[in-house]
Amino acid sequence: MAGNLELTLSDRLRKSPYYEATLRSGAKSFTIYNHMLMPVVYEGSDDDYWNLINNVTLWDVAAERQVEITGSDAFRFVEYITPRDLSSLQIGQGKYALITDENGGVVNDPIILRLGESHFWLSIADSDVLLWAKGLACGLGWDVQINEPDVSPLAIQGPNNLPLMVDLFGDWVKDIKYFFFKETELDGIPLIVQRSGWSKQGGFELYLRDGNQGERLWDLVMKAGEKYDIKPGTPNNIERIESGLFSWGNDMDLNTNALELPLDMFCQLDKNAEYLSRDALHKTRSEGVTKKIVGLFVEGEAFDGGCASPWKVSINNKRCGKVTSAAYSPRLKKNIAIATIDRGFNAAGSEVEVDTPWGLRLATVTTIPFK
Ligand code: THG
Repeated sequence: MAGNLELTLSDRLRKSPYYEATLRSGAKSFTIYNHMLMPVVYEGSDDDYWNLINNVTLWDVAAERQVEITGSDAFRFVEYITPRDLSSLQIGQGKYALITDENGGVVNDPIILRLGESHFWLSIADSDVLLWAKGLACGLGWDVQINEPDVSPLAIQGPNNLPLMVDLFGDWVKDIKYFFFKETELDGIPLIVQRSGWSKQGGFELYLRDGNQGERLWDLVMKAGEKYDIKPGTPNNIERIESGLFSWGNDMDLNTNALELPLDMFCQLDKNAEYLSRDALHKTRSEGVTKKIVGLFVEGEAFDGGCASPWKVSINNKRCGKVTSAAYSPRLKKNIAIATIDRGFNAAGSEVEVDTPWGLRLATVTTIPFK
């Protein structure tokens, strides 16, 4: 299976403020995310994985674009686009949320940051939330302004993240709670520092607020990180599957109902605020979902790569779903996968067959997070 292809660059494929720095640091392979180039491999997926698990890594995640919502109806609007109850969201806090359409389909799964009473950022996954939100706002006629600000996240992830952050910013960063953030600066570079990141290895994200300072910020962190053996890194497919983090466009999309994901704690269908998908999600809740996103343990030899396009899942030769993400987990010492499987076949413990690039394999349904 061919894994590589060449891309012809143009202005349409946007470059991150860290782009040149990531090339200098040895980025070997890129993906496109929110119409922007994002590095996904440095040394190799396996070596990058161990750098993240053992030390500390610096990631260009500028492609996690911000959709900024302001105006006197901003809070009402942010509540309107999600089934998550945001009534307790404080200024300086972020919450993970599903954005859902009128059918309960998943439009995106951002972190929502509250910067002020009526000032929010949606730190988005790979879909066109800017256009979705502008369209909704026009239709509603509410007082909201929506735009994409000059903001580019950089993630510091891995067990050595905290001493490095303290060296860079001071002891106060230790008091930042999970998903909370502070506005600050580093050597004059304006930033927001949040305790967050798309791994379960711990860390922070620096939201750069001046795209001209990208290379300087990258170099400052790399220099300070030398004593902790920092390595350039990226969101790592193996680690994020092990950690049960879902990827929009891979594991879910507009055809995924929010209730098909094992993310009930982020859906408060009876919340007080008005929201677009309320009727649809109440209907789904009473009728039950027709498919579910679950984990699989897949038997046989270690997978020699990931899932570049969905793998068929079947039972007695009858199709009952698809694998959307897969990896060999070095820590669980098993092949693991994220799959969408039809009603009747998706209970934990059920056995299915998976059509992998390395042949047909037996698999057992399990819950996510993997244990
Ligand atoms: N950081 C920032 N923006 C992002 C991501 C990020 N935008 C794109 C993408 N990642 C958005 N999706 C997610 C998915 C999961 C999490 C964060 C963003 C996540 N989830 C934890 C979990 O599911 O266990 C914790 C959720 C919680 O407890 O609230 O961290 O990574 N800036």
